[in-house]
Amino acid sequence: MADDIRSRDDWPPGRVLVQTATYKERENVAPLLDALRAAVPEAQLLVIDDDSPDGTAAIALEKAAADPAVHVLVRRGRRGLGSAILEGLRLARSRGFAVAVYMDADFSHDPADVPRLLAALEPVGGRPADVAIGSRRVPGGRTVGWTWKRHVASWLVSWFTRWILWVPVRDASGGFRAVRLEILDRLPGEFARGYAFQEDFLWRVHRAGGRIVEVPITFTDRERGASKADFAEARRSIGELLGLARRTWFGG
Ligand SMILES: Nc1nc2c(ncn2[C@@H]2O[C@H](COP(=O)(O)OP(=O)(O)OP(=O)(O)O)[C@@H](O)[C@H]2O)c(=O)[nH]1
Ligand SMILES: [Mg+2]
Repeated sequence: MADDIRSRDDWPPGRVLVQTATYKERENVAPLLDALRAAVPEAQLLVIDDDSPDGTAAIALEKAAADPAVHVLVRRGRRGLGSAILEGLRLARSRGFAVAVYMDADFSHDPADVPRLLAALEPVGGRPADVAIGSRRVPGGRTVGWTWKRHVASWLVSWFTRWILWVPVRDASGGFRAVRLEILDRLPGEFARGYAFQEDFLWRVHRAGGRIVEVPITFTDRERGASKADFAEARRSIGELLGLARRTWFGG
């Protein structure tokens, strides 16, 4: 297998990294990077692409060549959303960033919400948090444009995470979060590699005694590009969630 491709290696020092995993996001990646640069000018940006056949990586690499605050990692072969997010978080930690925000690339997560997520990690006069979730399930949060089937599936996963996995959150499946990267050092073991990473990550943070808060967001269904969440992915995620349930109730 060919090696992974990285954009320039001389990252400027920074505190906040905003990262997005991409698979076939040709129409979204450049506008997303532009919107993020405007919304959080102090942050650096990272795209983790799994060698999308539609040329997403080439567009991102062009952006990186023109802007020292934009970075790209192109991995060979599709390796899963969870593994991409985790690789980005670990890279951010190894580069000395204190905080990372991860989000989908399809504009379901609004770049303008990033500052609110960051602020929730360090509320003025309040207790700091380890993870701030962009949440559709707290007052003020909502989801726009979904079919009833997706609402039901999302509700079930969040219900399962709260009442079977015992993680005290309301929106467990969203992929828009700010993370204080120190917490990574306290999360041992193998994470779920696919979409179940979202619940798995919170499960590990909670077990490690990490503090999780939820910030209301409006989630808007994607307008451009196609969904990657297929049947095989759903089946794999269900298997991984049942594995976590077994460990929650029977140890391991
Ligand atoms: N690097 C990488 N990114 C992925 C992979 N699978 C999905 N993604 C990205 O993960 C994010 C979430 O995927 P989506 O396809 O939007 O999943 P979804 O929101 O459940 O589905 P939609 O309703 O169509 O948006 C997007 O930015 C995808 O491009 C993968 O295997 N590797
Ligand atoms: Mg999406």
